Amino acid sequence: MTATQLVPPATETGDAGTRIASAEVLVTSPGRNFVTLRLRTEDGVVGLGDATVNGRELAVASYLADHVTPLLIGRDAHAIEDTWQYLYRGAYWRRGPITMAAIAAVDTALWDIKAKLAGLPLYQLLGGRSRRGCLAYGHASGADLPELFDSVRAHLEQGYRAIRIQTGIPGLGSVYGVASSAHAGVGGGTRYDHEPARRSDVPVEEEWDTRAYLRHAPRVFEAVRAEFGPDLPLLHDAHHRLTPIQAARLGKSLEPYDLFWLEDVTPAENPAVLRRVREHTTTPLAIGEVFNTIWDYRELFEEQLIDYVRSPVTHAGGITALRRIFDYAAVYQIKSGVHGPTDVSPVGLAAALHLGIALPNFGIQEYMKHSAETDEVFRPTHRFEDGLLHPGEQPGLGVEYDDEVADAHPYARAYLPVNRLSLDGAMHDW
Ligand code: GCO
Ligand code: MG
Repeated sequence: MTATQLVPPATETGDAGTRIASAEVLVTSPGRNFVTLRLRTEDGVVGLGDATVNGRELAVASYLADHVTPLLIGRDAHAIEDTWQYLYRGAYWRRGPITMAAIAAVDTALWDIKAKLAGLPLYQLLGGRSRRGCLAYGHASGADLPELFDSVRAHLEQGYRAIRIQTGIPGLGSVYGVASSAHAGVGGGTRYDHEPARRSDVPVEEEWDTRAYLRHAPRVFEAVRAEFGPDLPLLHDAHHRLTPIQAARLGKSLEPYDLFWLEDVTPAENPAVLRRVREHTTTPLAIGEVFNTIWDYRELFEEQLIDYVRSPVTHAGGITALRRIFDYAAVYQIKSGVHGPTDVSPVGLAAALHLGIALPNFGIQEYMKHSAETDEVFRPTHRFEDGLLHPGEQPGLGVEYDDEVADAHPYARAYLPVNRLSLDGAMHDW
């Protein structure tokens, strides 16, 4: 090759056996919807990637099946970076949750294949183990304090060492993130799985009142600290609902209760408003579960406006892209806090754990536990022990997709809830 020649395209490199022979988009609904990309090399090595965007699943399935999978056939499965750039720069229409979830699925499946070809668990290719396990936090919730305390206790019994706290608000009906009383525990028949978009033709409508919330939240944390002591790391999610000054007030009012983090205080579209919040409070801030690229974090990192990055592998362009985000975050002493509700599939969770166990600036991993039906489809091999998650030692991601079980759970349309103000019914952020 002469110096002026272009790099050979990924279709012309690699051994014949490592070229991609098939690319399938799999949609299943074992209690909730998941979109999975499965790539297979000519030699029959299989890689999986999670492409689930909660409540908008079929948009990603179409993006992949109609526009991406035809481009993958014949490409060298080893060319992960080139494939990422090809799909990101090549599309012209960059960023956004659908595009980035599709790219993430391809990227994750290629890492799965590469690790299987190496005969190693994926984390070994990402630098090897940096810690014993990934600290996980679970979701405790209750309509009132007694229910909340029961839920916290149930989580402690399961071994969780960090807990997110959400409660009902006096005077309001159903509030996001709060399990109904029958489901406030975890495990077995009482598992908490409020997050799924509900199967219905229209979204469920929830109710909101910011003043009532701002009054109630400090009382809840005061009570939880009084009951469970000063040591337990506590987290809270404000779900993008506040203005900067309201967020500043919340952060300040929660300072006596020493939160591990306060999450998503303001809407994601205007991240620089966190400057205002930061001026007023030392409560650590986390954001990013709806961000999709490294550029969304630029001001937040460079001005050290946050403490934890919430992006999951699934929605931020895959392992390749998320690792770059975390390396950039590390320059500013900012840590990972990867999104891990049940709408991130076991494939997305496995990818997060392989990355998390290797990362120097790992912070915490959200962990809600998938249902037994979901685990039957994906057969994950990660373990949860003593509050830590372990990615396992299987070559690749350690997840296997069971077509027969998956096919028994066909897609069912489902929507995330919407949120309206109690005062006048106007739409509000949820
Ligand atoms: C969290 C999140 C989730 C999201 C859900 C949307 O912190 O776990 O806020 O509960 O609402 O993933 O699809
Ligand atoms: Mg959240």
